[in-house]
This record gives sequence, C-alpha cells and structure tokens, in this order.
Amino acid sequence: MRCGTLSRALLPFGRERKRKRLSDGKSKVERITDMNTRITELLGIKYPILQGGMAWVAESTLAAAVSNAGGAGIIAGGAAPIDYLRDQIRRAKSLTDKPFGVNVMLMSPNAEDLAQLVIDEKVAFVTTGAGNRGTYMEGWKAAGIKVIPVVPSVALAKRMERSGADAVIAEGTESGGHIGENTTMCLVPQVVDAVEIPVLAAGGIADGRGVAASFMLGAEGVQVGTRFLASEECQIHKNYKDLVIGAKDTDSIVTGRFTGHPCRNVKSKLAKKLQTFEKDGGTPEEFEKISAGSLRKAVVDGDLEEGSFMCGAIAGMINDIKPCKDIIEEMFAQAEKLLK
Ligand code: TUI
Repeated sequence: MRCGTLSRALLPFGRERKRKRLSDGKSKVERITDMNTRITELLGIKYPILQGGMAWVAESTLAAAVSNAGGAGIIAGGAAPIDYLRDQIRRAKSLTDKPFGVNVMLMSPNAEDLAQLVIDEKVAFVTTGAGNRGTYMEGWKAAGIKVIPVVPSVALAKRMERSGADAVIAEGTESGGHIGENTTMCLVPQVVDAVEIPVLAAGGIADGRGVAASFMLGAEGVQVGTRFLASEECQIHKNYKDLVIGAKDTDSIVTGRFTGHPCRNVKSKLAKKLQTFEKDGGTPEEFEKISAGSLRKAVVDGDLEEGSFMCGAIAGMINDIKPCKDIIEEMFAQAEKLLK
C-alpha cells in the first residue's frame, strides 16, 4: 500500500522533518500505512498490537488467541504463584507457535522469581509495569529477551531507554487497572520526542480510529486491554464482560489515589464504596483491606457486590463480544483506511 497525499499532509510537523528513507527503501510513513513498523520487526508479528498484561485476566487462552491473530499476546504475572505461571507459559506454547510475552508487575512479591522464569522458559518478550526498577534488565537482555516497559512519564521512558529497553509503552490514564496521571494524547508525543526507541501507545484505544490517532502522535504500535476483555477467548466471568459492554462513557472511576496506587475500574458497588471511604478519610491500610482479593472476585466469581472490575475509560465504546482475530483485523483495516 502506497502512502497517499492525505497522510503526508497529515504528518505531524516533527515527524515530517525527521522523515527518512529506511533500509527497505520505504519512508517511515509508508511503513506505518503498511502497518509494518519497528514493533512488528522487533517482535516478528503481523500487526503492531500488544494485548495488555491485565492481572488475573491475561492468561494463556487469551494470549495465544491474540498471537495467533497476528498480534502479540501477553500472560500477566500479577501476583500469581510461579508454578501456575510456568503452566500458563507452557500452555500458551502448546496453543501457538507465534511469539507471546509475559508482564512482570514490578511491585509484586513474585517479580524476582518471575524474572528468572521468563529466562528459563525462553519467553520472547517481557513488559514491565507498576514500578520503575531496571533491576532485571541485564539478565533479560543477556538471555535475548526483548524488554518493553510500561511508562507513565517521559522521565521513566528516558531512564528505561538508558537501561537498555527495546521499546516503551506510553500508557495514558485512560487505561484500566493501575494507572499514571498523564493522558495518552499528551504523553505519547512527548515520549516519542524524548526517546529513539519505538513507542507504543496505550490507554483509550479500542478501534482503528485509536490506532490511527496513536500513529499520528508518533507511536509505532499500540497496546490494547479493555477491547480484549470483550473478546470470545477472554476467560473472565460473564458478569465482567456484561459490565464492559454495558458501560457508557462515564462508567469508569479511579479509586485509591491516596494509597499511591490509583486504579481505574467499572463504577461497581465496591468501587463506589471505596470512593466514599476515601472521601470520608479512611486510611490506606483499611482501603487495602477492603479491596484485597476483589479482582479475583470479579474475574473468577463475577461478584457484583465485592468484585473490582478493572477496565479502561474506552469501555463506553465497546458494545459487543467478538473473536480476537475479528477485533484485530477490523481495527487495522479501519486504521489503514484512515491513514491512507
Ligand atoms: O501495571 C499496570 N496495570 C495494572 S497492575 C494491576 S494489579 C494492581 N492492583 C492494585 C494495585 C496495583 C496493582 C492492575 N493493573 N499497568 C502498567 C502501569 N505501570 N501503569 C502505570 C505504571 C507505572 C506507574 C509508576 C509504571 C512505573 C511507575 O513508576 C513510578 C515512578 O516514580 O517512576
């Protein structure tokens, strides 16, 4: 597919100035309209899309479905036991011969053991989140594992690049689960300008318009979480999927800012209770006690009273459940049309 006049006219000024012919003779914008970017090259995938490493949600069936559809699936380490995660990685290997990754939540007690497990299991790539430590980078790089940290700020993006990261995911506050404060629209171009390594955009992306917008901000790939909650292969409880597809634009709220770990969820009974608790001056310790185990209650039990249903602000736009393959193919067909 050739780059049209429109996409050249739409090129952001900074990128236009930097536009260069690359080794395959194509300009950067031609490669983006082909959906062939440094991210597809880095990971050996067809579409530059990663599935978010959502704790409790992102397991082997979902990850393999995304990888088989041409994206890169991810198994979330969360705080899960290492034996369970080893089984999940091996199961994913049995379901796909395509690359998939593992998300290491850096503040989790299992982080060190998981850092070693991904080396032992020769996982293709790792994303990191919920922390700023570069502790495991050297070992992963030595093992040939690609490392892609999630960053909520320019400062952390630069630090991760210096530590040897292969790419970064600039994640806006529109995302579900544990979030930073900057928005996708503001964060992505600033990170793109600050680092040389490729940048993926995350937060608020669920269709081809979000992919095209991310590329116009200078990203070379996207990470998508909430859209995959409403996929056929996602193993979460039906109540969770129903909440996502039933949500409107104002149905997600952020709880726990005062604990230092803000979290975006569906405005469920528990989320409203936690919000009130926070307003009424409850302590972070009591807050953690009320919310302990609530994500499991959402994912496994579909518990509408005590579950914490993490999801992004884009849930309002998601109205149906589809196979991952359809989600990805429709998203990129729409993005290509918009970018041409
Ligand atoms: O990690 C995520 N999303 C998650 S993890 C999770 S489980 C959890 N549950 C309750 C509390 C905390 C976690 C649910 N969702 N996304 C990646 C992400 N990383 N988002 C934001 C960050 C992040 C934040 C701060 C990364 C680095 C960081 O460093 C701070 C600094 O000072 O540099």
